Amino acid sequence: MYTIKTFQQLLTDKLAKHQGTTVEEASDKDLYYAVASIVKEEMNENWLKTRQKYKEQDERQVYYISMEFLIGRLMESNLLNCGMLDVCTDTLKSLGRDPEAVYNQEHDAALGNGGLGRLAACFLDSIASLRYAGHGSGIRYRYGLFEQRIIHGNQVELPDYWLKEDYPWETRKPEEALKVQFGGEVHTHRRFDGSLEFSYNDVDIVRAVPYDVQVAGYDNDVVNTLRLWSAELPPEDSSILADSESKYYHHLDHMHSIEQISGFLYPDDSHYEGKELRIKQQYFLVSATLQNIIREYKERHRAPLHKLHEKIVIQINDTHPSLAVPELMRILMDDEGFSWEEAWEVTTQTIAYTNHTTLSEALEKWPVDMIKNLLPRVFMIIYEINERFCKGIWFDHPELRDRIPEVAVIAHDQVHMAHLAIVGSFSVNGVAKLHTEILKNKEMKPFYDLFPEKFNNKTNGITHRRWLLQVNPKLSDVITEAIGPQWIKQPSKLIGLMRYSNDQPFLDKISSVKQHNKLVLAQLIKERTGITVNENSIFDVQIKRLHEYKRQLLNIFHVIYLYNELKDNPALDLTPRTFIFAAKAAPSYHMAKEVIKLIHHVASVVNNDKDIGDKLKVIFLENYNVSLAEKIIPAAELSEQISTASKEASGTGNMKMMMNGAITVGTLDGANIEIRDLVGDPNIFIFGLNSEEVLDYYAHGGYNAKGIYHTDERVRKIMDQLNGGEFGSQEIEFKDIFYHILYNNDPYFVLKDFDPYIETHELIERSYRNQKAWQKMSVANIAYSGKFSSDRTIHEYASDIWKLKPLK
Ligand code: 7GP
Repeated sequence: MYTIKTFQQLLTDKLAKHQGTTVEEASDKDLYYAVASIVKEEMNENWLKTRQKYKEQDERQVYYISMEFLIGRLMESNLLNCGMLDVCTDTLKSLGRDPEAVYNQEHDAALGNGGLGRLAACFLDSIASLRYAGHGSGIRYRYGLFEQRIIHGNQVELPDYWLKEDYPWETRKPEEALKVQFGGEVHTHRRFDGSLEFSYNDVDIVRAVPYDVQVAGYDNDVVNTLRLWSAELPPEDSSILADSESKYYHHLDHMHSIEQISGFLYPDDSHYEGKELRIKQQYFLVSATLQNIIREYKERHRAPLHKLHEKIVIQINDTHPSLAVPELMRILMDDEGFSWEEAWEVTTQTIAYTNHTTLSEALEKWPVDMIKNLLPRVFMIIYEINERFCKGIWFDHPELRDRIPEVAVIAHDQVHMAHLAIVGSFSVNGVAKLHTEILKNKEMKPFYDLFPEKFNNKTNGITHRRWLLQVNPKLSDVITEAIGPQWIKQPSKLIGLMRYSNDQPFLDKISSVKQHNKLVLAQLIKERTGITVNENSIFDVQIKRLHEYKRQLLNIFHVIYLYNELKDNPALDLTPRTFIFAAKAAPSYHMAKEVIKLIHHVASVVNNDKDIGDKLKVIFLENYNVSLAEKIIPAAELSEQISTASKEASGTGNMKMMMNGAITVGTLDGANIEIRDLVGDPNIFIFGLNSEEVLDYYAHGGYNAKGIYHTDERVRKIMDQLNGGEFGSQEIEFKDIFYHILYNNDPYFVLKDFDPYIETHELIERSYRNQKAWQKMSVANIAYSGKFSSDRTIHEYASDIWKLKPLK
């Protein structure tokens, strides 16, 4: 355990030895690197020990393969988990330095888009904190998710070159590099025993170099690994002599195309782009990971490879890594000499698949020709998987024969990755109760009929260490003072706070922490936007990717409605509100970008209207990312979770804000339902159509959006304002939104849910006026949020799917 004194000494030595500087002279960046190096050294010994233990104990291990790990900054969470956050912060202060400024030097590792990527990061934290043997495997993209700038209300994307400065948390391991093969020709030979043997010619070889990032458990000496793969030219290729100019250029091109494989993260969330480079990325990740798993298995375990599934389980994060199925088959058959049957047995008992969305635009389907050219041998295997699967249904399930085209792995010259993932795995899980039910009864029904035993639910969670303990230390202290520190290791203990829900001094403390956090956020808003917000207004927050189904549009309609009301009746008694938005739109997503533009134009009208004053403010914070979320969430009072019911698989921002005492206003969608079931109707604001109603409308061609436009004056006024250019500089500004709603029949039910949404906000407004009642609601939300710790989720994965025991 360090004291301020010993930590100071350590820091001084570090600065002198590594940067040749003193505390007084050091820049914030120098201090950042010095502290990072202290923490990394602290973790090294346990890293080694953890690996040795895994070897000695010969226990089962999980590999979590994901195209995204949205880890954000690591300094504070590593300090926290190593028990050094407080002492480091205090030391920096004692030296007259601003800890925040030092921690802010870290560039977010934005190796993910949104929910799916952040979930993977929370899972790694929980796996290590619960002492499970689990490893992450992903791609070390040179460019993370784009940086967002807003120019005249328009989103502009800038490349996120996050590696331009040294990244202190990674260790390059060139000696563990592997080779991944693309293209070429497959040759078939018959062995003496009549079985077939496959060899490949003329393949392109890509070198996969691992960069390891330590994942420290909380206060337990476990340090696991997140292995990120980087694509490089094989060293033997770089020594090829170019004896002509054209050969030289060809060589450079080749090198460039290889490095592109880990070049950038595709910026689409819940939407897939059928680009060849993307499938290259997927295969690169899967092939390197599986070769690595098999190499480690051979080093670590004494059993033969036929028992791989007894020691190893592979969880694939959505279908992006579903080539793991044919790739594991290929390695076992072609490299290890397994028969098809033996390889299939092992593969389908090793791989488990998590689904994160039912949106059809997110379902990956790759053209057969693309896969055939790029991965000829893998394609042969997919073809055979499909043949055997379809034949199996034909003979064993004659009642399902006419559904074969619906479930086939290859249909209409496309490979359906979700079908491949379901057929090739032993577990298929959704991420919230409703989502799993929709998978079973609708989206994946024929598969559920075939393999009911594979389907299971694992409701998402978030790491309460980062999302409460780290980001909201003041609230954490108030909690610990009331119920003791056990909640940190057992978050379900937060329920003990319910004992204080009538304790006025306690409620006062909770509310003064919120007030403090609001002030801090108000300051950040002032710095970043120049706008002064009223710190006594309701902080009404919607932060998430911009997507039509998430309905930021409904939220901004509410703003416009309030604005219109105030203009009509300036004396209206309204509790002031600050609407806080942050969201990135996929660069090619036109409607999403239109909504960002609308929010900005409404903001500029509302924020600059003297009649409105500080009764309403609309804030859009640029470049939403993990570290910005960490600053907004502790100050949120109202959490907007207003997706079109049935569309949001789970949501995790809802859990983060609840845990920080915000009240949810939401639809009965995703995990909102489970939040409601816990806190009860009095502690949440539910409105709008439910999923059954929405699905029913879809089945009958939708509802009548024009009808609402014609009958609801408030709606017509807003729509006409958009169409008439009231919120734009030119007349045409928001016609796309107008026409989309009226002539595409409002597929996300914005107009349909408008009235209940407004009504619910009126109720919210009245509830907020009774501060004591509001604080009680807030406490109930914090108290029940323990269930949404990812520790609970990981316990469930570990006991039901992975069959892991914690490390002794
Ligand atoms: C998201 C879901 O939209 C969100 O509801 C869920 O909480 C989160 O995954 C974690 O499970 N999906 C994605 O981020 C995504 O890209 C497409 O899904 C595959």
